Amino acid sequence: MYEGLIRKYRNYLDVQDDSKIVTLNEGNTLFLRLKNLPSAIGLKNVNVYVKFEGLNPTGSFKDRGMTMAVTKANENGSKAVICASTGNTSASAAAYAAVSGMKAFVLIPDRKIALGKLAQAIVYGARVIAIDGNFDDALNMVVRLSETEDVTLVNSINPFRLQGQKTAAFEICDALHRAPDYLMLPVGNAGNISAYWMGFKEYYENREIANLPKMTGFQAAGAAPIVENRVISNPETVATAIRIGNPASWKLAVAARDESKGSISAVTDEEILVAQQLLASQEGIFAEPASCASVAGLIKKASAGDLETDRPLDIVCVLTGNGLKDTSVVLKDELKIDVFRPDLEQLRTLFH
Ligand code: AN7
Repeated sequence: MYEGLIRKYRNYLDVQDDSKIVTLNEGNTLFLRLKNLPSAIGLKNVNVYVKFEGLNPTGSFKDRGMTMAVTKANENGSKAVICASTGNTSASAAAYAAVSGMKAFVLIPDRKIALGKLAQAIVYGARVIAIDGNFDDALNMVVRLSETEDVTLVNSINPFRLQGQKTAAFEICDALHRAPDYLMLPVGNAGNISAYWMGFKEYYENREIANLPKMTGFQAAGAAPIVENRVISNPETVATAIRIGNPASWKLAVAARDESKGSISAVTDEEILVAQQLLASQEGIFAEPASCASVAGLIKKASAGDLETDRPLDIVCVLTGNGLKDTSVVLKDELKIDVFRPDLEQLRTLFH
C-alpha cells in the first residue's frame, strides 16, 4: 500500500523517527497526457502532460511540504504550528496539525481567499485569524510571532517544506524516465519552483535522469514582482493563491530560472481564466485559477513561437490546486442555467 511521499522517497528526505511520520498519504498524484488542448492551441510535435496536484488530500501541492514540516515539528516535540496563507497552505497546515494532534494558527488576508479553502481551515479545526492586510503583511507577522512564541512556522521559509515539495519532480521523472524539456508552473511565494529545481538536480546528480528541464514560471500580471524585479505593494489578481508581492523564495526562484536557462514571465487574469475554461472543456480537468497560470503560459509561449518544436518535446504543466476550492470564478455572474418544468415533451425539444 502507498503510504505517502516520505516513505516512498525516504532516501532523499531527512526524517529520524518512522513512528512519528505525519502523513495523509499525499503525493503519487495523477499524471496525464493532454489529448485535445495541444492541437487546439496549434501545438504539434509536443507531448503536454499535467501533474494534477489538486488531487492531494487537501486539494493542493502544499500537502507535500506539509507532511515534512509537520513531521519535523512533531519530531521536535512542537505543540502548535503557524502560517500565513493565501488559502492552500492554511488548509494543508490545518489538516496535518489535526491528524498529529497539534494546534494550527493560520493568518489569512481578510476576504481575499477562496471560500473552499477557508471552509477547509475551519473544518479541520484551525484557529483562523483574518488580517486587514495582504499575504505579505500576514507572512511578516507570523515570522515575528514564531520567533517569540512557542509555535513552529510552516510557511515555505521552513526548509522542510521545500524538501517535501521536491518529490513532485521525482514523480514526474519516474513517470517519464527522464525530466521534461520544460516544467511550467505558477509562481507566488516562489517556494515551489525552487523545490522542483532542487528535486530535478538531486535526481540528476544521482543519475536517475540524464537531462534537466527549463524551469518556466508564470506570475499573474498584477502580482509579478519577479518579472518586474520590484516588490509589488498592492498585488491584485483573480488568482488569489498567487496574490503575493514580495515572495519569500525570490532569490532561489531566480537561481532556478537562470541555472536552468528557463524564464519567469507574466500572464493576465483573462489569459488565466481562458486557460481554466479550455482545460476543463477540452480535457475534463478543473484546476483553480492560480494553477491555470501554467497552462495560460503554455498557450502564450506556443502562440508566440517561443518553444523550439523542431524536435519532439515533453512539456509538463503543474496544476497546483483543485478548481473545487474556488467555484466563485466560474459562478460569478448569477447562474445562467435555464429552469424547466418537469415536462417530458418540452424537454424533448432540447434534443432537436
Ligand atoms: C494553487 O497557500 O502561498 O510559488 O499561502 O496555492 O510556492 O508560493 C499558495 C501558493 C501556486 C504558488 N498555486 O506557489 C499559500 C500560498 C497554488 C497556490 C501557488 C500557490 P509558491
